[in-house]
Amino acid sequence: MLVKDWKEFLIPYEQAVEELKIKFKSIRKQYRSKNEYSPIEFVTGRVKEISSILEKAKKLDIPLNKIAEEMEDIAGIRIMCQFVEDIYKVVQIIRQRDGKDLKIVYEKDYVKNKKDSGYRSYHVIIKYPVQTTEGEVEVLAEIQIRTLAMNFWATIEHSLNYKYKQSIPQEIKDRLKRAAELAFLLDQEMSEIKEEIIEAQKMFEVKSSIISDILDNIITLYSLGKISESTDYQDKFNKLLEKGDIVELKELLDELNDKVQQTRLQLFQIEE
Ligand code: 0O2
Ligand code: 0O2
Repeated sequence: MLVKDWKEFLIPYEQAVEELKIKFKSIRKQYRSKNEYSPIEFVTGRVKEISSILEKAKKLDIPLNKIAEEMEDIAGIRIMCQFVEDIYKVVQIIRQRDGKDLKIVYEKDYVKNKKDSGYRSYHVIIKYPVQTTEGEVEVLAEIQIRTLAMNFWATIEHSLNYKYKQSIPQEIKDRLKRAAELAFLLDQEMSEIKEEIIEAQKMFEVKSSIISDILDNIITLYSLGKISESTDYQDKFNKLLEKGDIVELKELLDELNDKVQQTRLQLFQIEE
């Protein structure tokens, strides 16, 4: 294939990756905007490099004219989760979409059945329809779902594989296997204190949202001409921020909400 033909061939894959990234990122956004815990921590995606496609085609004996049907990970999405249980929640979310905006071809659970290398991740191979100027094209895509610890391990191992051209020395292989087990142990330990972690994260989110609303209200008061009140509230806020009491911050926010509402009503009545 000429470079120009490759570029054309990869267009629907690029589109699929962009669309899927947006879709999974928006799931995270929806959870966060409801102040709920999201099983998705972050999402990345890539289209496989032409050189890697050629290398894999050679390794798996795939003729070039069969790449679209037989190579499953030209379009790749990676979803990172905080806890192992979240992986299965994300899988559920994907299954609920089966037959709607995507079709599941098959799944591989390398979390429960780790690979010989020590690799752990959950893979879902999907068919994803992409609208192009030539009509609808269905492309294969691979969704890898893993914890942050699994991702850390896989990233390091992948770069070592690249360095040693797939033949990592046995001693390093053994160390990597041990490291993979330690990473999994870390995941299990974190799962044990999951509730504590989630609660702490929620408190942080709630506090950030209260602070941001307080600041918005102080600016609004100022812009409505209540300069001295706005400065007083700023001082109160600064003091509370030092003490960091979330209940008092919420009280200040409620007071500010009332104040802004009253000021708006007064101005509205004057205008009338
Ligand atoms: P925000 O505001 O940072 O949350 P892209 O095209 O940039 O959306 P790409 O190229 O597939 O995505 O991957 P990239 O740029 O490596 O990372 C995608 C998103 O994942 C970015 O966030 C990164 O900030 C986030 N990310 C990458 N590594 C980590 C990590 O180790 N921890 C966390 N928490 N996030 C990470 P966004 O989507 O640009 O938005
Ligand atoms: P890249 O560079 O990430 O795109 P295989 O025959 O094992 O090469 P197969 O049969 O297509 O691959 O499926 P499998 O085993 O589910 O692996 C698909 C992808 O999972 C790989 O793509 C990797 O991204 C990841 N993966 C699988 N095993 C390992 C591993 O031992 N270590 C790391 N770091 N990643 C792994 P590619 O094309 O190999 O690589």
